[in-house]
Amino acid sequence: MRQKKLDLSLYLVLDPDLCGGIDGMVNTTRIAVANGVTAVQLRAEHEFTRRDWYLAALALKQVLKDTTVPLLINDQVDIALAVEADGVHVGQKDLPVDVVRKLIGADKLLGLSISNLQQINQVNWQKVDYLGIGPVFPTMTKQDAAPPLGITTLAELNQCKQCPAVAIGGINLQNAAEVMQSGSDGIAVISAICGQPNIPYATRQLYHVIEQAKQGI
Ligand code: TZP
Ligand code: MG
Repeated sequence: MRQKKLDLSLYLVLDPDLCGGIDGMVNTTRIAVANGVTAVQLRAEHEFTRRDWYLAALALKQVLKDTTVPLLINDQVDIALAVEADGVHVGQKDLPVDVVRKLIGADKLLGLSISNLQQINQVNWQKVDYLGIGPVFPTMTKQDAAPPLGITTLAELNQCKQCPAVAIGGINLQNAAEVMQSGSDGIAVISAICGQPNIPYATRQLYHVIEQAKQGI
């Protein structure tokens, strides 16, 4: 894909259950972006109606409109188009990336989740802008998560990538540095930011670890 402006360093994936609904996601985003988050994805697993998706996406678009932080929508292509979001993120059970690309056009961002070597070998590199690789560690946040990869396998998968990749799953302040050192372009987190008692502090700490790792400190 043509290179688009995308900084995966600290990628916040929003979960209405952990953030406290739409208002909670909006507040979390506002604070997190002010403290270093570089990309935001709206994602919901249950009890989120299509109207909720739309209203949440619209509100998030508003929060991010004067920033350089892109808004991506998990799986729901029509919601992304309806609010003119910056892109879509899909998993292995969602629409294939060539179909999503056709629907969203060449200029939008498109991310794809992969969790093993077979999946990375099948990636249509012409269509995707970045990969989400995980879960790296055990996570309580995703119900149907694949078995955790661990750092060694993450590093192996990172060697196969032909586009930027963000690591996801159980990433926190303690393990963020080793995730970066395994060749990831950034980390994606839900629970390390959503629902944290001190979101500014949690975000700043993560950002600091990532920046240090990028500088090889
Ligand atoms: N995909 C793989 S693991 C995961 C997703 C959406 C959940 C990550 O959540 P957390 O709380 O950062 O472990
Ligand atoms: Mg999905």
